[in-house]
Amino acid sequence: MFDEINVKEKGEIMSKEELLAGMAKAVIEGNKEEAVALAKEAIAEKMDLNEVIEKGYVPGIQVAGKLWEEGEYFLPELVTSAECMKAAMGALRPELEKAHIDVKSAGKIVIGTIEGDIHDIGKNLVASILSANGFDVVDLGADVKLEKFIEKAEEEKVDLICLSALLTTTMIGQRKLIEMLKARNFLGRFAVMVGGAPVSQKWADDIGADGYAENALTAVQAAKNLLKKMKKG
Ligand code: B12
Repeated sequence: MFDEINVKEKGEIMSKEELLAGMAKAVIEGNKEEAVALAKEAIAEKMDLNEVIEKGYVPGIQVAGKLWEEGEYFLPELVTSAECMKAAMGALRPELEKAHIDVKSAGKIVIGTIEGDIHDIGKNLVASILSANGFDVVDLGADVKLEKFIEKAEEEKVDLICLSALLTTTMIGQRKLIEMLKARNFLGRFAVMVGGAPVSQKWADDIGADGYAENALTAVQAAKNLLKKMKKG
C-alpha cells in the first residue's frame, strides 16, 4: 500500500502533489519528524493550508484507520499515526491563526468532544479551520462533560456550541445536551452544531440540532449560515 505513495529523497524539489503524498505517507508510517518537516515546508511554500490538511494529512490518518480496521495495524501503530497528525497540525496552527489577525470576529464558538470519547483529531481540525476563518474558538478538548459545555457557553457568551462524537455511544451525548438546553430554556440562545464520523444530517435533524457539517471545511459555511439565521431570528 505504501508503494503507491512514492516520495522523492530529501534535497530534491518536490511538486505540490509529491508534498501532499509525503504528508499522507508520514502519517501512515508514523514518522513524526517528517510530518512536521513537511508542514513547515508547506508554510514556507505558501501552500493553501486547507488543502494541505484535507488532501495531505487527512487521507493519511484515513489509510492508517483502514489498516487498523483490516487488522494490519495494531492500536499502538494507529496511536503513533494519530500523534503524527497532531504534531503536524500543531506546526500548522500558528500559521492558521495568523490568517485571522485583525479580522472582526465572525462569532464565538465553544467546541469539544463529548464525555467518554477521546477522539480529538477531527474536532481539532474543525476548531483550527473555524479559527482560521475568523471565529473566536474556545476549545474544551476531548472527553468533556455535558454540563461543562453549557457552563462555558454561558460564561464565554458564545453564539454556537459545537459537539464532536466519534463513537455511537457518545453520539447520544449530543442528544442529551440538546435536551438539557431545552429544559433550561436555552434553545435559541445558543445554536448547536454536531459532527463526527458516525453523525449524519438525519441524526442532526432527529435530535433537533441547529446544524451539521460533514467536515471542517463545510463546517465554516454551516457555522456562518447558522449565525446569520440567529441574528435574523
Ligand atoms: C484515529 C482513531 C483513534 C485514535 C484517536 C486519537 C485521537 N487523539 O483522536 C485512538 C487510537 C486513540 C482511538 C481509540 C479508540 N477508537 Co478510534 N478511531 C480512529 C479512526 C481510525 C480515525 C478517526 C480520525 O481521527 N479520523 C480523521 C478525522 C480528520 O476525521 P473525523 O474525526 O471524522 O473528523 C472529521 C468529521 O467527522 C468532522 N467533524 C468531527 N467533529 C466534528 C464536530 C463538528 C461540530 C462538526 C461540524 C464536524 C466535525 O470534521 C472532521 C474534519 O474533517 C476512526 C475510524 C474512522 N474512519 O473514523 C476510529 C473509530 C472512530 N474508533 C473506534 C473505536 C471503537 C475506538 C476505541 C473504543 C478502540 C478501543 N477498543 O480502545 C477507542 C476509543 C476510546 C474512547 N473512549 O474514546 C470506532 C468507533 C466505532 C463506533 N461506531 O462507535 C472507529 C469508527 C473505528 C472502527 N471502525 O471500529 N481511535
